[in-house]
Amino acid sequence: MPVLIFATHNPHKLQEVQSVLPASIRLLSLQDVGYKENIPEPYDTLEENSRVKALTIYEALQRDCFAEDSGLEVPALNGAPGARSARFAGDHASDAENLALLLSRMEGISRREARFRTVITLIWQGKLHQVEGICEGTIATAPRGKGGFGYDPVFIPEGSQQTFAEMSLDEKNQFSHRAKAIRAFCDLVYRLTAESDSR
Ligand code: ITT
Repeated sequence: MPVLIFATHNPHKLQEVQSVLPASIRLLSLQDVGYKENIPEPYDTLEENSRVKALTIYEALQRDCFAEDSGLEVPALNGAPGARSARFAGDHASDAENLALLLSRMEGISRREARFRTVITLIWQGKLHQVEGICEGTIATAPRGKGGFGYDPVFIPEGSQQTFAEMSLDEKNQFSHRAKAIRAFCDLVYRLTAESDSR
């Protein structure tokens, strides 16, 4: 059975990934392995930040691991907040501050389409692999709902009238960027496991 360390300090991500991952892949959190350091994410792209997060844990622990970087991309804001989604309103900004800044930047803008994107980097037997998941949608004019995290109260995925924050986790998983990326990630892990078993 593949055992993988998930390189995140975000408990919401851990819960979402656990809810999609099959029992045949065993997940260890950073808490499980006693890793408390901050993981830097200094770049302007999800691909690079996802890669550096996974490499940080691989270099520290020398074990198979994966990381994800996610962001909200709004074309009317030239792709912002993007890779800076967690730090949009400042380095230690809260979800509420980031969300308030997004709504104020979107005031009076009628082009409200947006997309969430997740890039997962897996380091498996020393080799690096990446997969992504995308969820298209629109930005609501005011927050709705109490579930989820981050920008969930203002993001309405295509095919629904509800924001992510108005959905249960199972409902969010039917649409979300992270759930799609995790499904692609599972396919990748199965393929790599089968390849190494046949060697
Ligand atoms: P790591 O430890 O994994 O780095 P993080 O919270 O720093 O956790 P990111 O750097 O990937 O995560 O930042 C993602 C930010 O994008 C997150 O703080 C939210 O503001 C937003 N975000 C990502 N996925 C989201 C989702 O499913 N719903 C709402 N907001 C989301």
